[in-house]
Amino acid sequence: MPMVLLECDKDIPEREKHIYLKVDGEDTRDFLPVSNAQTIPGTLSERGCAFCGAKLVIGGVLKDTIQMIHGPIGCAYDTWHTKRYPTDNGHFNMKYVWSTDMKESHIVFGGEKRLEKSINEAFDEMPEIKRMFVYTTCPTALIGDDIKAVAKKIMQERPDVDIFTVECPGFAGVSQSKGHHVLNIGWINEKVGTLEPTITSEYTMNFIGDFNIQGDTQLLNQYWDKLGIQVIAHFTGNGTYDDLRCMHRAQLNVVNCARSSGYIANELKKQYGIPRLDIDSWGFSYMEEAIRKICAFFGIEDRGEKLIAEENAKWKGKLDWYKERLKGSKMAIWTGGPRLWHWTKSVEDDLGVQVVAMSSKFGHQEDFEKVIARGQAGTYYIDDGNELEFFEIIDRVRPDVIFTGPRVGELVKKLHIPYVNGHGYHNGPYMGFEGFVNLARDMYNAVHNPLLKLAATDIRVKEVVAYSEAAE
Ligand code: CFM
Repeated sequence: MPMVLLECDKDIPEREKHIYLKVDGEDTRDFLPVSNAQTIPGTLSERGCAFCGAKLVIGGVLKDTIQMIHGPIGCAYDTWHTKRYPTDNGHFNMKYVWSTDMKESHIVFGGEKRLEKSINEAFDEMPEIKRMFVYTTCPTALIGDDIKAVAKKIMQERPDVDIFTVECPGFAGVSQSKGHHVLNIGWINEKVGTLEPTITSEYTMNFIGDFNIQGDTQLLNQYWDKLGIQVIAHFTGNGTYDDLRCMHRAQLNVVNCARSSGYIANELKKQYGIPRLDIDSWGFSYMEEAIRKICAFFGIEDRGEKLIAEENAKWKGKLDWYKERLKGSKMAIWTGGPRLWHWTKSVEDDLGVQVVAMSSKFGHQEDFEKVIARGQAGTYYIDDGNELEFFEIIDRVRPDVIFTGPRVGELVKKLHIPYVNGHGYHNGPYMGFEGFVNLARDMYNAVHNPLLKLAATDIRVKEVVAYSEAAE
């Protein structure tokens, strides 16, 4: 029976439907874990809220846009500075945080006046910034503040500014995934098509679902520049508000993170007839395949082959050095969802690493279909995993390294298992050829660092082992 009831879940047996162990010879279609469903009471979820999915993941990445959060200060503070998405204009998006700082009296008497004042204050304070996202949060949605009306009034009073409203309070869905969806659909319906781009190349595309984590977008941009492809809009890594209004003019939508941003690609296809091409940007084999697919679309295959050859000449030797030292290592991936299916086969093919357990916070059925198809037998696939389950799974699969966030990462460190930041990266970027060498290096440093083994030595009963011995 491939669905697994863990010992720690015996009091919440519904969790069995969310944990799958792939077995050779099974028809995996019969055993997809339940996902994108409400967290079961009694399980301590690692998920984020729907507001967070809109603000922290997508909107907050933009480099020229004020992110006004209409709610108590915590909603703003807790979605600020927890993700690493630099920009080429001095990281405006990460330097500041904006909030209407709602207090009890504003909840009682309504917060629209306060929102209006805060928006005006923010624009006055930063006269060079003319673009803004405004978000509702649980309390301001519950009291019914009309943020659209406030935004409209201010746009009439200040004709040089443009404001986009996101009505996705934390409770709007079962996880951050809902926030991605609401923002995608709101943007295409309200803002795409309201501005025309300057076209500079005969080949144009939008790059969708990449958030410039530690410079991913900027690294991949070197490739598109070399291929002579103009990226009209980056959704949303290192992106600008106005570029995103021009998405309707691209010839092709290239999608990396299908989970967070597939919705807008589908709508661009439906409303403007722009084809969607899904790629994986992590790993040598996948990046080569991505470049080949994009170049085939534009009929510039020769340029693609040249780029692939150049990048391999530069980076393949380094990758192989790490592969030699990493092959046979066991890895767990506990992130949002897509990185499970982006990574499981790329680390296997390019680094000889076996992924033994994967947990997704908010992946949908299609994410599990992809990850189970690409993953190995003997691997655990978990939806919305919790701390106790992680401990039990670790006991079963004994990974050498875990790719996860700092919150869970700090926890596993106490078990003397190294972690690499699978969300914000340790020392990224990780996409593309150079990026995957960075990922391999961080994994190597984690797996072979003797520190955690030294820390595991109980010096009351055993002398501290020599450095070389500990590294064994
Ligand atoms: Fe897409 Fe992302 Fe991810 Fe995501 Fe995320 Fe993320 Fe993630 Mo953290 S957009 S779904 S909501 S690839 S923040 S940059 S790493 S959980 S797997």
